[in-house]
Amino acid sequence: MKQKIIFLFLLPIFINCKGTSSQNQVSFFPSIHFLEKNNLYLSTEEKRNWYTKYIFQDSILGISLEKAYKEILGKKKGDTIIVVIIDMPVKIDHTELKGQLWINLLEIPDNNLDDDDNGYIDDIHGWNFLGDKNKGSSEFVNYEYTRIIGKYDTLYKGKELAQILQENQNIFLEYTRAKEAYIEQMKYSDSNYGRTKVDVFAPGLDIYTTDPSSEQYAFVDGTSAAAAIVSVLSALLRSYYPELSAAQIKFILLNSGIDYNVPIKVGDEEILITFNQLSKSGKIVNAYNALLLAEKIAQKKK
Ligand SMILES: [Ca+2]
Ligand SMILES: [Ca+2]
Repeated sequence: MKQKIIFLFLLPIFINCKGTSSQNQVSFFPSIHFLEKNNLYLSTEEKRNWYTKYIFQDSILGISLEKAYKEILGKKKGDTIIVVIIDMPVKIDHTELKGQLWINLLEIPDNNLDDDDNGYIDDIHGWNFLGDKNKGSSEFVNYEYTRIIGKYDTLYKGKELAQILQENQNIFLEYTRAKEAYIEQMKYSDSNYGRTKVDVFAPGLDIYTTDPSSEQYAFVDGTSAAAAIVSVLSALLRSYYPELSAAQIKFILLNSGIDYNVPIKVGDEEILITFNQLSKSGKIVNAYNALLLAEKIAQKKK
């Protein structure tokens, strides 16, 4: 089977579609709720797969993935797509992921040799660039700025530039910049929005997925979950329409979503803003519409 590789870098795309209000999150308020089922009435299946549902059919604010499979894809066969993930830890031996992970066929596992000569020893499923493959996940602790903070915190915490010896001032400034970067990161750790920084939104709250540290499953929040959903949609489009370019896939994602022209509350802001003002496209991605637009563009190409 023909294989296509797509590289997806995780961008700040996030939406809280479930109406929970907390700092830096986007809450539909209040008009979307006439369409949306109350959380209390969701079945276990709906709670786990809410992001695949269709607002006008299921009263759940998902991306219409189920509808896309049912009504468009049916028995069609797509190409195999390899998605490159650059993000948080994944438990690669989780039962759910068995047989799903890309295998580097040029590398012999566990022989302590770099068989394919790419600079990484025994890189069977990719590489843990942040940590050591023997030490498990490294999470945030290995980010450059947390490394800098960790190194100099006892020396410089709470100090001013004037208190620092001249020969140490460059290091002190580096430490201060790292601290600022860290605070900024924490501020936006779960959410981003804005017409210049965010292209499109996708579900990113209470997403049911594999737990990174056990055989269990967990509900996760944040841009990592939202980006994964956009990645899946990109892969789906590329799988069924391999002739489309990366630019066309992006065009489809941005132009086929649903435009929710509803007032919402953002973080601690007092004033309500309409949802479609919060990103460049103003939309939430939609699988069903994306496949329809992909078909149209693919037909034109012929
Ligand atoms: Ca290698
Ligand atoms: Ca090897």
